[in-house]
Amino acid sequence: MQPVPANQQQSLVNRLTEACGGAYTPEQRRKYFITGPQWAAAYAGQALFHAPTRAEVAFPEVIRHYAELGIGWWCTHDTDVIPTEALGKDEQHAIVAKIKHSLEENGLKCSMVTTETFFHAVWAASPAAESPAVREYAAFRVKNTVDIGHELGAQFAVYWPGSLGYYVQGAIEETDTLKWFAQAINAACEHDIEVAGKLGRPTLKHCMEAKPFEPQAEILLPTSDAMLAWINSGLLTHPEMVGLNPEYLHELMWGGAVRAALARAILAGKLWHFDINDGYRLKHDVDIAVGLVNPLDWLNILVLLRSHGYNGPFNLDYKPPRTTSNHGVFAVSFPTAVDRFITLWEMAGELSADPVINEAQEALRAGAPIPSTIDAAAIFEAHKDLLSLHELIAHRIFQILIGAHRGRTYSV
Ligand code: GLT
Ligand code: MN
Ligand code: MN
Repeated sequence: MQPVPANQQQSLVNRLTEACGGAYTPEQRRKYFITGPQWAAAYAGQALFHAPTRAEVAFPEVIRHYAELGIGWWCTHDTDVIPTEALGKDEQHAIVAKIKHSLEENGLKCSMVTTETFFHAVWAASPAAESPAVREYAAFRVKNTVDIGHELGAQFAVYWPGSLGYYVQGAIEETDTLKWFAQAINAACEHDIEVAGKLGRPTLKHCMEAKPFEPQAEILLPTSDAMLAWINSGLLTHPEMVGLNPEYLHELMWGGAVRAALARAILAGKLWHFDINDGYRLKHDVDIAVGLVNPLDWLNILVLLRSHGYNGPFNLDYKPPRTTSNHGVFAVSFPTAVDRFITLWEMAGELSADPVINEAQEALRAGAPIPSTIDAAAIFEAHKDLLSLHELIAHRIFQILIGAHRGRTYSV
């Protein structure tokens, strides 16, 4: 092939994207509670060792692109759209009014708002720092985000306390830090009750997001299970208003089985919001788009969520890779991520209805007739062949994942 001149590259990318087929229409995509973060589309490809490769994208453009693609909801950090110095001031109100206009004009809704408590230098010692002044500022910030959320009609607020931790041991006292952090969330919930009451709106669902590594060396609330323990620790004045926003990769990063982590959240009644992406175990937070690394795991996760009637947002919290151009972000990255999610969700439905899987699972649950309830060897003997169905179920799931249950040939 000849080298491809710069002015022909976008059309090549568009043609090959089209050639992939299997795309859903914007109308089909809008049927799902798929939410698009401002920060995901705006991400310029920078990281600790990486210079940016793309221009940042401002909210009017992100909202317009999401609308065109059929991503029905948008979400944001306070400082993704409002400069830190303008927070709580008139300038904030002017910006929020512009966002509202942009959303309405494009037929989008705001699903969620979140407070940035990790980037600015003021959070060097976290939002639950020893200094009362920092903690008071943190309370202002989360309350202000609640205000923004109500103004934009959001249903959810998310908190990622990634800066809650330390680099050097013994410098902070963990129980104090966790108590102080609870005070910030209490301030948000109490303010929410007041504001929602005045506006006649339901209160927001406040969702905690854990991540095991980064940006601190040691993290005080590293997993969704740690978050559950903290929510139920007695430190919160309104634990019923606080649930979870697990992120797929954050649970995988520590080596967990993500589906099991989600199952524990479901049992606790706290699976309210879900950040969907992909990546690798025991690595940093690579935030790859959903399904590109672990499609089999993803399929199984969606089977679990479908069977438990999960109806919260699926939030596209990933980072288009830095090899993807500004054009590629909306021409390739977002539409393909959404379409992989929908494909996996639909396949999960097919899996749940699959006669082979259903009969195998029913048989396993029926068990075998046993000669004696206290004879371990006899109980095992009675079930021996039934248990082969575990592996058969796994094979059937693989077949559904790759479409082999409908036949597949290449050279045979
Ligand atoms: C940050 C983090 C994400 C969280 C965001 C919510 S902040 O981008 O890496 O996983 O979901 O505040
Ligand atoms: Mn996330
Ligand atoms: Mn992440």
